[in-house]
Amino acid sequence: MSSQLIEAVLNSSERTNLRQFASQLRTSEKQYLLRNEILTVFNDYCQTHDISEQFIRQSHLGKLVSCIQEIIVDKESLCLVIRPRIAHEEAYRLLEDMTIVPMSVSDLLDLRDRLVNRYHPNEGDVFEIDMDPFYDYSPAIRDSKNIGKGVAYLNRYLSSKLFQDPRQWQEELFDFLRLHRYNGYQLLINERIQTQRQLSDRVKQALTFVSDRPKDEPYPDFRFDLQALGFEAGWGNTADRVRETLEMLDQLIDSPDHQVLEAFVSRIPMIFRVVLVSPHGWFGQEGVLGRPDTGGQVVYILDQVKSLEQQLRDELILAGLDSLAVHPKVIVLTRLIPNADGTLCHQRLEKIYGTTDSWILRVPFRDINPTITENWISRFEIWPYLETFAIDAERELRAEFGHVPDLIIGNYSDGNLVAFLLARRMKVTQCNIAHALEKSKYLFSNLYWQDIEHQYHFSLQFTADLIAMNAASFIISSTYQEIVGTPDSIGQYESYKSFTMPDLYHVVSGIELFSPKFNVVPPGVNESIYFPYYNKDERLEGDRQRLEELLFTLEDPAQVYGHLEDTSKPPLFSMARLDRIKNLTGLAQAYGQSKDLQERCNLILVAGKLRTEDSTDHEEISEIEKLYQIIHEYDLHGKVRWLGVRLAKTDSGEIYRIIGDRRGVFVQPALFEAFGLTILEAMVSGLPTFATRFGGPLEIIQDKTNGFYINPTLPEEVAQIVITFFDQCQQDANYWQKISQAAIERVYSTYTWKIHTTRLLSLAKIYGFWNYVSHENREDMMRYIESLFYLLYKPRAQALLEQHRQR
Ligand code: UDP
Ligand code: LCN
Repeated sequence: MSSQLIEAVLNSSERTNLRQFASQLRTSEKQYLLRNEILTVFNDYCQTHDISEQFIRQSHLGKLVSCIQEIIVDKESLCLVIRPRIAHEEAYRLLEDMTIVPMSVSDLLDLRDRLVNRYHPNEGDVFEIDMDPFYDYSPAIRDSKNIGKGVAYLNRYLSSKLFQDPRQWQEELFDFLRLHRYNGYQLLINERIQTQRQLSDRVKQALTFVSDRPKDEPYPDFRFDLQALGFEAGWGNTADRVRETLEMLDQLIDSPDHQVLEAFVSRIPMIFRVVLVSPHGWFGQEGVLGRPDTGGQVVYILDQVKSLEQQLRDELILAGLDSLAVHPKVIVLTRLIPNADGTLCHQRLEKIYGTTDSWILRVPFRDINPTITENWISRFEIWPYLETFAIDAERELRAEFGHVPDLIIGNYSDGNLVAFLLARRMKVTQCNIAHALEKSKYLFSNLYWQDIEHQYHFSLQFTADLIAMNAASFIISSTYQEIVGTPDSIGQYESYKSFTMPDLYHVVSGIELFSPKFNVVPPGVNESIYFPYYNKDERLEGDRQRLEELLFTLEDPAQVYGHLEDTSKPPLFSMARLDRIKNLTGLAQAYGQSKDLQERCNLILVAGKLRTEDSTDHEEISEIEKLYQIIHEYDLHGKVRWLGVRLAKTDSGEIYRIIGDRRGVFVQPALFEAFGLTILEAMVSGLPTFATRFGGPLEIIQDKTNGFYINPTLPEEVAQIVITFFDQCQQDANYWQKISQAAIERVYSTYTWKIHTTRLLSLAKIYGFWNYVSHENREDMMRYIESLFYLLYKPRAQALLEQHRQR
């Protein structure tokens, strides 16, 4: 507890140090100090008072300062926001006489409002959003280390509760098994089994029956015998597989155990039709990546679909259902863009390559103002169209599937909101994938929301996030820190725990971080496109030559800016959308400022477009201008190539490998990166990778073992880290290879789509199962969430729609 730490400071000689530090803070120009600034003031304080390093590290005060996230200087007192450990926040007011008073969340939010002159107590309180009471009924994880392992926890907790009453448990299990159908065809058990007692007897009879048969006898050969006993298809594809599944059931009836339960539920054929919702951006298979709003999410979903369909098919085969013409179908639901700019985004249906029955289904936004709705719409402006999109999409999904789907997965804030609306209407399990929560990307995006609302509309986005993340049956995150951050920095979901939207609402509890709904399931890379540079047999010589020319020598002002004087230098490569947060301009700046770095390598960027007049995205336009300005300011001519091209996936794979052939490196300089698929791609290709320490890369890379961390806000340090690497390569001929090989191994061991989809499906089944058997009553929460949607979100969305109508 931080109160104990504060007490320890106050009751010791360090009290004087705290007093001095506090007065230094009061005289600092800033009223609102964040972590880095607090540490800087503290270091200054220590220096001016000749205080040793050891004190900074070992004193109570040093420890206290290291966990202060925020200090607000409020007249004579200081408000300290302390994060003593992951996912815990406490606030205290330190008065001038050195007394310390705890602050409630509401007090803290009021103070923050006051700081930005948005506190009007005479006009009454602001609306408070509090999700906490709705999580009372559900179990909460106790140890923050277990956050993100929700399903294991849920299983253990709920099973132990359920198994206490064997009779009730057997009834629940029996009812659950009777539920399953495919296109009206009964699966698992039929009406010949009428009670749970009968089920228990018949399982034993069926077990004797299948155990006597050859292990690999196909299910269709004994299907009718099992049917006579009351068992339909779905138990297995061979006599042995049926025996295994029935044995699990037998054990669950007589002596249940949570591990057997998890294995058993994962085998139940209950998912055949899946919808992945991803409305914004350009969702297509060609010519879309690198456009505004169109990056990793598209790559993630397309790879996920292929793997998901395969996994569903494998599971249905193992369940013995393929002989009954049961097959999986996956639909990616996105928006149809009539003016598709040479892409297929105007096509209603598009088959997904490499799949049997997976499709992109595009549903148009209703035509409000054709100059807007017929074109690409920025993800920040998309909010007014989503409710009607969900209504229209429901009709189309029902038609395509001939049924309701079994699982709806939302992607990003807009897709998650649509997933919520669809899941609510169709009573289906809802899974959320955030990809990136905008709130933590833009500093103070909530506190100053009103100033940037015209551009970003965060009041809609953050409300949509709160709605969807609370409504979801379960949430998948790519990293642990996406949920609750690191000891030093708060997580993306954690930033929704409490915050103020001055004049609009206060969130006193926006999400339960200890809820078992959170599960870390990282993505993978497409291993047939991205593989190590040394796998020469899998590479095409023609592609290599064409792309080498594009990267290093081609002179075509439509595609490339800049030429290289010395192509023998290793390339420092980066590829990203030209979004401000991606900070490619920051990388160019770091390169521009360092002559030493320029001596050692060339800079090659694959990024968006070359001309501002080709873009309608305000961030892209300003980044293009900035990049030209940096190249001119530092006179980088002859050292930099900027490719404004849209690469086919296979080409981007080969490009990483060409960089590898030349012992180059990959740098990812984002100011914040939620996960970072380019990092996986570069690493699996064998590129030593230098990636931002802000966000997911911190979890992907292990510093100096299989890559390097950089702090993109310190350009000189970034340059120095890369220079040191190249120098080390000079001294040790194997160094490049060592890091390269470790990077490849890191990806193969931890980030594969097979691991991802096996886990995803198992989660979907288990959450579906628990929602059914625990009769968990979430209706109170869902009603509250609906009121946020109708009373808060919808009027604001309509106001934005009116603005669009006028444009
Ligand atoms: N990408 C691309 N061309 C570009 C920029 C990006 O093909 O000009 C691809 C890149 O290979 C990666 C994805 O887009 O697969 C970007 O994903 P990441 O997670 O790194 O970032 P995001 O764009 O989603 O923020
Ligand atoms: C969005 C992002 O910003 C990236 O960090 C992720 O890698 C991508 O989505 C895929 O989840």
